[in-house]
Amino acid sequence: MSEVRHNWTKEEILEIYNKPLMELLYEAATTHREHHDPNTVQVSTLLSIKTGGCPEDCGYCPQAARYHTDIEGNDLMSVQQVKAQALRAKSSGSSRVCMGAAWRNVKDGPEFDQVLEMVRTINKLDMEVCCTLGMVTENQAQRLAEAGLYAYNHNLDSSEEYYKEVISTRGFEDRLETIDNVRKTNVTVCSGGIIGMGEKEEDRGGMLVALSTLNPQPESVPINALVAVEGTPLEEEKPVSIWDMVRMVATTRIVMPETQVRLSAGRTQMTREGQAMCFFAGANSIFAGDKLLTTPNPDVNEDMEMFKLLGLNPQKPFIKKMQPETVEAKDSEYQSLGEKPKWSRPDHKIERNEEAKQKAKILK
Ligand code: SAM
Ligand code: DTB
Ligand code: SF4
Repeated sequence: MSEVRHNWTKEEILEIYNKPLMELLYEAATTHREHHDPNTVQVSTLLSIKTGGCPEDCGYCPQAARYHTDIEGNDLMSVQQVKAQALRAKSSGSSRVCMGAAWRNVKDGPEFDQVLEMVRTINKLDMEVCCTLGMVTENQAQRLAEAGLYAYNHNLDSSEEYYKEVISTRGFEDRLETIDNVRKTNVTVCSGGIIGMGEKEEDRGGMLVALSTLNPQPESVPINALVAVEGTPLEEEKPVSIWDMVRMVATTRIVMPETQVRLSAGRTQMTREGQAMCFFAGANSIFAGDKLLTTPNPDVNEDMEMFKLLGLNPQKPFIKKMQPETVEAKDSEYQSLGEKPKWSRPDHKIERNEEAKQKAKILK
């Protein structure tokens, strides 16, 4: 049985990534079977609870206010709207709802209180609840935990070196600190990244070093293929090849054997054969529903057809970890601290981000 190791080096990881494909697939599939049921796939539904208008400059993201993209922004959804969407997701076979907000970080106040109420509401529907809200302090993570949050998604996105080429408004260290804050609670960690942003293989390896040397390793690691959205600095990046996706999934599976490897953004560009290869290589989770946060995703009926074809079954909720208990707002132990955390702002110049910003000024 392959052991969980927390001392992977970039060299070792790149050696795995570059193995002859048949050997890589065999090793990844073997590891996968040792730790997971190969016919079960966890299905999450994404819900963009607050869309667009984000102050950050993430070069891949259509929701950054400074770029001119064709997305419809929205203020924070109501708890009732969220509940209705969660019920729909449940009836279509999802075990988890992942709520995303286009925020740099969580701010204490009425909007965060509303998100906590959303968490309580979905947990009471007996679904796993995940949030991705940007950076959080330990107190904010504790409050989410108390509300019944199952997972917190906070991606490292790339290697520490390449991160600087994509984002200038926050630092890699802040990402690690947020993950650490989530770790101090009983909420599980979901953290992964994006390939196809112009990074080198070494950066893919570097990102997997950063994730696999976390102790414990993240319970879930999303591997996204960049969705190159017009108007973003990365609009001209070429689509990720399926071979790169399979290699990345397989390597992630080998270095993080117990983790749920999530085949995330980019599935609309992939054939069923391609996705089947990813499941064989150890992917055991997807985002379902015809929209990711703002970009298209395969239709849920098509996904269920694919599952039938491949003999895959959606995972039931709370198989890996018990359902958290929800504490009501009035009984809460952790109160709002009204914190104003000092998350970093490196603010170095990224040429292509500047260009996209200038272009947007002309178009807006
Ligand atoms: N604002 C929060 C944050 O950045 O942490 C949460 C939402 S953010 C949209 C969640 C993740 O979506 C990002 O970390 C990134 O990995 C992924 N993402 C955003 N735009 C993407 C794109 N165009 N293609 C692939 N993944 C993308
Ligand atoms: C993750 O790693 N991928 C999801 C989820 N976590 C939040 C988001 C993908 C977003 C793709 C671009 C969009 O739809 O806006
Ligand atoms: Fe904002 Fe998150 Fe998009 Fe960055 S990835 S611009 S923080 S929504």
